[in-house]
Amino acid sequence: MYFVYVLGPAGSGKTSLTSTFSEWLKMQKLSVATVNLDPAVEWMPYTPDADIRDYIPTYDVMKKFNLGPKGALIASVDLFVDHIYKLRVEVEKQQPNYVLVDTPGQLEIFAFRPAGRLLIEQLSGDSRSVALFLIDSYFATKPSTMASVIMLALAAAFSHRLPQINVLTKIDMLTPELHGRILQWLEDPETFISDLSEEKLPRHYEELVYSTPEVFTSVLQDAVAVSSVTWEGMDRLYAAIQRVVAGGEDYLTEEYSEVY
Ligand SMILES: Nc1nc2c(ncn2[C@@H]2O[C@H](COP(=O)(O)OP(=O)(O)OP(=O)(O)O)[C@@H](O)[C@H]2O)c(=O)[nH]1
Ligand SMILES: [Mg+2]
Repeated sequence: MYFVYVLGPAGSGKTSLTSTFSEWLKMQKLSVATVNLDPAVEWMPYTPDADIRDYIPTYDVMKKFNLGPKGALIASVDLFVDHIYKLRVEVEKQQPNYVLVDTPGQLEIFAFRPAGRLLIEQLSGDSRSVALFLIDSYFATKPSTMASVIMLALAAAFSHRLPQINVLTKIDMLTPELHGRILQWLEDPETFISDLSEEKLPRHYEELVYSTPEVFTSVLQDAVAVSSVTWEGMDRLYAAIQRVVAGGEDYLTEEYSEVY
């Protein structure tokens, strides 16, 4: 049983990818359980097998602690840390090959707050786990915007401390030119640094980029580009996950080798 945590800024495509990728895995004859950790989501394109909303009434948290909707969401997740084992029990009953965990758009939960790591530790137990950090390809229209999101991706990885695969989403929405440019960044991350240098950055930031280019290239290296609409890149995403959790073995091959 492998855990895949789908993280990313609000609207980056977490729920859509959880839905599409779970369908894709099922088509490969692999079993999947989906977990929703977003207490505020109202509509989802899939029916989760375990759901934080069954345990935490965010509206009551809002009232009880006199919080606004965003603060209440963060408080709900903090409070839920003590109950996460219940989701683990629900998931274990199903014994799936993969557990896909859809997370809230409040990225600070996983990027800055200890609750994110605690949730992961409690839910994963000793199962191998990987985080996907989703980056909306829209941000790639400007290299400096992309640079900001890259730093956010690093902030999340520093906080949750799982191996992280960075995923560029919604690539079906790109012009052919931008699509080509992004694929080039992923193939040769140095080209991102040269595209970034063509943008006029304040001197201090320019020096920062040139003194630490690996900060940026490390996030693009081995990143995967996907679309949850056309399903482009699902096979590459699967291969990237397998490289992390099983050293590149196919799930079924690995199970077989563990038995014999
Ligand atoms: N064209 C296109 N649209 C997408 C894709 N993935 C997501 N979207 C759209 O982007 C919007 C946000 O997608 P969600 O999957 O809800 O994103 P999210 O990260 O779960 O959002 P929050 O949970 O609110 O943070 C929706 O309108 C989706 O239909 C994609 O691959 N291609
Ligand atoms: Mg969502």
